[in-house]
Amino acid sequence: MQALFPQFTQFDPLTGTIEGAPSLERHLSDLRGYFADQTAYQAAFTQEDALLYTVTNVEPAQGDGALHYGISYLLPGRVGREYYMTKGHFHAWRPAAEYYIGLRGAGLLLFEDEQGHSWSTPITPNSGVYVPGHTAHRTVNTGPEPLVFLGIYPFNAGHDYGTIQERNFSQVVVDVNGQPTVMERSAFLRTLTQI
Ligand code: M6P
Ligand code: ZN
Repeated sequence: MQALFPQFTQFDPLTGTIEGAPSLERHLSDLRGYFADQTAYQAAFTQEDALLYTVTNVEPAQGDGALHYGISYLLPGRVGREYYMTKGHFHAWRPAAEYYIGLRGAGLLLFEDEQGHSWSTPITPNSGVYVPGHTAHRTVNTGPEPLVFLGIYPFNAGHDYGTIQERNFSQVVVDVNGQPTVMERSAFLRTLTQI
């Protein structure tokens, strides 16, 4: 049998890193057009191209039945009233499911299927969330500390970012009187234009 490398990995739930695996960084500039409040986005970006999250993926094997996995480290913060979040994606191979395990912090997973139905679940340490196939998923940090979680998926799941980049999620997670609140994007946009 072909040896798998790395078969054993040590990860750090505090920093969201995996020993020996490279991390990629996503900054505000990578999420241009994703946040609902464009004025707030521009104001934040003018100040600093802040780091929003890191992703550290491990790809131990390819081929039928193989699994890949990664840790994401999503910083706390907001653009306007909308909490820091990941880009979100469908899997390029639509039937691919994924399993998320919360390691640190508190947040929400936003889901949206291809028919546009949306829902959300919490993600917290020692909780797991099953992401079904054919469903776009985005993670949102609603707490005061980094949100760290592990995601495990079929090796050939792939990331389709284009669909979300075009149409975005129909729901947003925003601060309403200090409470993280899931709202329709259109309703949130109306609150921004009210004087
Ligand atoms: C999870 C997994 C990764 C994904 C990461 C960040 O760890 O789903 O595959 O890359 O979250 O999300 P995104 O790729 O949408 O920025
Ligand atoms: Zn995924």
